[in-house]
Amino acid sequence: MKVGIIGYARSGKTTIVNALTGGHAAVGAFGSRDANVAVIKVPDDRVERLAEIYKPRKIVHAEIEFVDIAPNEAGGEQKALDNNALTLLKNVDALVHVVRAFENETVVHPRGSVDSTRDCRNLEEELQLSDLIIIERKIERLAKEGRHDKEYDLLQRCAKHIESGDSLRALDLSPQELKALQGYTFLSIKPLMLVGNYDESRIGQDDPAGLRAYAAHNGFTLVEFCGAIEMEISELPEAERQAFRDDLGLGEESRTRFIHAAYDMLGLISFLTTGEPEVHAWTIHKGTKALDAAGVIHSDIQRGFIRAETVAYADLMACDGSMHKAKEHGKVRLEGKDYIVQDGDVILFRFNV
Ligand SMILES: Nc1nc2c(ncn2[C@@H]2O[C@H](COP(=O)(O)OP(=O)(O)O)[C@@H](O)[C@H]2O)c(=O)[nH]1
Ligand SMILES: [Mg+2]
Repeated sequence: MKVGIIGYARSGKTTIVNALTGGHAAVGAFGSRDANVAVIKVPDDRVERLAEIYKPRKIVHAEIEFVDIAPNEAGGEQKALDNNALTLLKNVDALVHVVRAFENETVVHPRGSVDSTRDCRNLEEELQLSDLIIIERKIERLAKEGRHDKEYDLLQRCAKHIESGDSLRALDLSPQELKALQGYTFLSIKPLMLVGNYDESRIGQDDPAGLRAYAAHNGFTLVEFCGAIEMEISELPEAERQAFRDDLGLGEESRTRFIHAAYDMLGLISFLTTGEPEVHAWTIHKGTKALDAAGVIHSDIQRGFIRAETVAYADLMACDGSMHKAKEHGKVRLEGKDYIVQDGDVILFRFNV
């Protein structure tokens, strides 16, 4: 999964990416002129436990890649996104808006004041405007060619929707319409999660920046974060981190909270493959059929699909992780192409090419 990290200058994007990945990209005035790309392995106890049992040669966790955009070079800092950023964001699966909710006099907000919900609205407008420009250009071209077809009507609908002040993700589109729009790689149609970046002094206060109310009202997932302190904690030895968190009242590990929220928002789950060569977690959308899950691993496995020998992770562990024992207990199901894969399914694909 690829996630675009967006937000206004000095909202704490790089700080938060560092906190999530344990990275050391430069923050503040020394921030990079290029996008900062970082990867985290998605922690998954199931992978660890299976690896203890199977002692595989290779362990592969699911991964999230972050594309943390560089400051706007072209239009100054009033806007979050320049053309470079807009292009980079076209191929991400989801957007995360890091919203500044911390006060810090030495770190100037590009608009002179900290106002979290204003920033949310403004960034939505930037995404919408970039889509609208593409839509209008296309409509003009189609009109010139005299093509008043389905695509033309659909684009007109999109344009009207944006002009009314809304993002494309809120437009009611059929699966066919969604497909027809795919090639445009619109940005305001991508799922977007808010990360509120707070001062640690605000922990425990009730919605200090108004972001909770904004998120609830507009249907966004919000993750609350204390970027600066989280980045410091990520630099501590692992064994000391939790005690530190408890002292500060920071709750569950930020990485875990973030990943859960992102998976939920995107409707993602993991299935597992296991054996001596490797234990591997694979990320899929909820509702994916066995045949398509096979294709995530390899096109040959999909092409030559025979069946999916499937056991729920909990059932497998109840049999000491032994496939053999699980079979004896009747816990291994032989599933066909249309089986809907469930989170934590451990699957052995039988195929023939
Ligand atoms: N007080 C405070 N400062 C922060 C926090 N997060 C980031 N900063 C500071 O804000 C500045 C900009 O952070 P940076 O991560 O580079 O922002 P970016 O431009 O969005 O990538 C740096 O000086 C950070 O130390 C925070 O949660 N609290
Ligand atoms: Mg940065």
